[in-house]
Amino acid sequence: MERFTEDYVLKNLPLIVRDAARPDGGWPCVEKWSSRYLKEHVGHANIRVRAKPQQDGMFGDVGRLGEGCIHLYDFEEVNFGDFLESLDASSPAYYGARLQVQEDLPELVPDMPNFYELPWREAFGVPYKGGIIAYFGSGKQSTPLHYDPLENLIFMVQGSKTFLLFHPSDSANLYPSTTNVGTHYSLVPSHRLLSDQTDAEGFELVQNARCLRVTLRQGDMLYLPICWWHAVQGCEGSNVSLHYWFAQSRLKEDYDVYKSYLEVKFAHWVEQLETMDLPGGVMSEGRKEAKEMIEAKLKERQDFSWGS
Ligand SMILES: O=C(O)CCC(=O)C(=O)O
Repeated sequence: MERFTEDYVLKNLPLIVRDAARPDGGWPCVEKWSSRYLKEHVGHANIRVRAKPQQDGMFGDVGRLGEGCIHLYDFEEVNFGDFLESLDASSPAYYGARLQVQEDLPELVPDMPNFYELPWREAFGVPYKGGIIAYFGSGKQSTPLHYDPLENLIFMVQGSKTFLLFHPSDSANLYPSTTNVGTHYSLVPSHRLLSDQTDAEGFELVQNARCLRVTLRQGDMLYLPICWWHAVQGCEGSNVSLHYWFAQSRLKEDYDVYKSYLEVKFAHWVEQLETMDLPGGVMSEGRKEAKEMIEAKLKERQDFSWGS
């Protein structure tokens, strides 16, 4: 636990723990959650799911962000039993994303540990007030590139998922949307990123970003540090993951992550300073200084080292 805190959490570096969720280690869901079991226990529930996927199973259209629009997802209310049937389709129709287990599917709560039963919990601040979050995917469903201002422990309960991860200091290469919807989205076409195409026109800087591609299989845990950019895609076949979100530890406030978080803002500021309309197109001395200071700060952070 000390190593986890010191080498990963306080350094804000991701870590995969293989086989962290075992049925005999407090995770009966890994064994129990067949489609039949889920139907019997929560088939009656009504849930709100993401609908109308775009290209390649991508739910959410970041192109909509901006000009006052803050809704990138389409939603539908569906019966959970019907939703489970839809998971067998050859291409995803719905994504049961960001479900709050305690509120939406309370019958499933005994099948997983609570926040306080997780040994890793000591490294973080308070648990997310919405409780444990579940994602039910049909396979090949995707979530666009974004980061969250929360620490995240992700457990793969069924199937597999691939995550593309980028350090917060790569924000300047990832075209952050300036529309703040709590979660911070990138404008990069994520379906292309997920299929290894980094040459989208107008998004050339992505090629300078350092991407870590990891696949989580059943039972694996990913520690996804606060403010790390991530795009996610289900592998072939249905998949279920449980996400435990935490505030960052108070111990961490002096650490890199806090600075990294600010860098995302810095990246916006640099962009704004560059594009701001100024008389005669000149940049005032004050603005020049601000831009240089911000750029120096961003440069300082290029030299982090990856976790193993
Ligand atoms: O699994 C997914 O599709 C997205 C998960 C995610 O974005 C998160 O846990 O922050």
